Amino acid sequence: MPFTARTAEETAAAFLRFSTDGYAPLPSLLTSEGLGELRAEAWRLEGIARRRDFTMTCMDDSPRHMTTLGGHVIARESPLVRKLYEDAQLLALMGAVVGEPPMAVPDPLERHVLNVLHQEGDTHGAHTDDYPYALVFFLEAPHAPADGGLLEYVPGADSLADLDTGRAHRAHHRAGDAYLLRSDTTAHRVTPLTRPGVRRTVLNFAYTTRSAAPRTTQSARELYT
Ligand SMILES: O=C(O)CCC(=O)C(=O)O
Ligand SMILES: [Fe+2]
Repeated sequence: MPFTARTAEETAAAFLRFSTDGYAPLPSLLTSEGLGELRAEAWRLEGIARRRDFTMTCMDDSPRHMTTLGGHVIARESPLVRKLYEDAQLLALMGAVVGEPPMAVPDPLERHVLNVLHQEGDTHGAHTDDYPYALVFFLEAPHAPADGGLLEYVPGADSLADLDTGRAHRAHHRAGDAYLLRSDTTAHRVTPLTRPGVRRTVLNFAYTTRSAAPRTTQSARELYT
């Protein structure tokens, strides 16, 4: 099993944090073997991923400087990621933290994506996601917060500009960590890497629920096709 167990107390604390902040850290969710295996898989997938450098019109012209691979390609290339996305232990943990059972999203492109920041200045600019829940696994991460790659988020944001106000929270994560985000109503972005030689690689799993209103933007197509 690639995941570490959580105690009932840790899960209850994550549930509370998620309901107030729309964000819950899941530190060291991956075992060291799980991290090793997934990181090797990500490096292999990076070989067929594509470099992106553009601003996203539908997200207030926020910047994208990163290398990405879409879920439709990952589904074809990686039985490991496909299996992880449906892992019963993972879905049970998520359900306990967000308070309802997560469901696979209908669009294979958005289901599980790979995002690699690997050059100085690389950033995943401000946006909200199409689906309500994002589970993000860190396979590589800058060691020090000063190296950038921090998650910035504003729960229940009125606009993406809220990220430039005092309402923004910041979080640093290490390789092997994960977090859960209420990603459709929480404005979020990843701060630029501040020096060369630093890498930040994540797998982002998107989930929906029975009651979620369908919403699709152009954003995923621009970033992952
Ligand atoms: O890399 C992160 O921490 C956030 C990823 C993200 O927001 C996304 O893929 O939609
Ligand atoms: Fe996102």
